Amino acid sequence: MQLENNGFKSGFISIIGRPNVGKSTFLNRVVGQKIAIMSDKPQTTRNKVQGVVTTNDSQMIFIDTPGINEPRHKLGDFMLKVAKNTFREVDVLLFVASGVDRVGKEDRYVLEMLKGIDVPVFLVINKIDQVHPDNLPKIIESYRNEFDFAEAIPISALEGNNVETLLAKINERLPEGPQYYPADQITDHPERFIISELIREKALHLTREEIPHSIAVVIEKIAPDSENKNMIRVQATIMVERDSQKGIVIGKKGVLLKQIGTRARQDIENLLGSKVYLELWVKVQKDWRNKAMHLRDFGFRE
Ligand code: GDP
Ligand code: MG
Ligand code: K
Repeated sequence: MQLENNGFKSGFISIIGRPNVGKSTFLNRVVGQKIAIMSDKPQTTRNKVQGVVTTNDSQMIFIDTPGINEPRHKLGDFMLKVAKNTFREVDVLLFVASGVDRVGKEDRYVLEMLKGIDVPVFLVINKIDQVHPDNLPKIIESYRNEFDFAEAIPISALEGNNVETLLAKINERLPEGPQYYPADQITDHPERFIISELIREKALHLTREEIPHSIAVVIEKIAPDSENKNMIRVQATIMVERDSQKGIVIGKKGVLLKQIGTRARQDIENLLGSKVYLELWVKVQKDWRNKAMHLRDFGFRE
């Protein structure tokens, strides 16, 4: 678990584009099967993490932006505003289009929403295995006429062509940041995200929402206890943004943190079907939460 910025980069990436252009195929290609399992778990936030790609020096967190990819259900003004706010909180937006189809009404609907935002928007022309290379420049140009894309990258999500290039280009745009998710998260414990949500829920509840959105829980470790193999040891850090919030979460003489731990532990034991030793820490980390915090705001308002 890395919280310092030793040149490590991380960020959030939202994938948008009309149905059937290959968004899911792309995600599955880059994040692999195990993450697909994880994203099927019920989650309390609407902005669900769809996949995490961790390399030696970076972490890319792909998130879903609800509603955006379903232009059939026209977003109300409020939803549209919230969605746009979400866009501002990501580091890169991938606008995926199919090289087989031409620019259409649905593309324009999505692109219209992106106008005026600060985040780099990449044009990803997918399905190039079905496109003659000579036709690519014209296709790219037709999209560039609609929007000022930061990059234009043709790929085949199905066959994998140029996908590494796309990931490298995304990497270039990521800010320095922490490794939000342990690299082994999914393979080891698909429950990890739910456990963090359980702890967060107790913390929010017991602090009576005095610290509503500026809190996150990072699961550092889930492992069998070294002495008692029937016991699972969970180490988690509650991230807050200010010292005052740290005080609130810990409570007088640590009473509140203890209560959070007790309640969360019971739920985690039910989830894992095993005795759990839960170790909770509280840490102030000023900026790291900003993005995810807003992503959560989105969820709570739903
Ligand atoms: P989504 O609706 O944007 O998530 O699109 P999907 O990922 O579900 O893909 C829709 C269809 O396009 C599926 O039949 C995929 O197999 C196909 N598809 C996705 N990517 C490619 C690609 O790179 N090449 C080809 N030929 N087909 C693709
Ligand atoms: Mg899909
Ligand atoms: K997936």
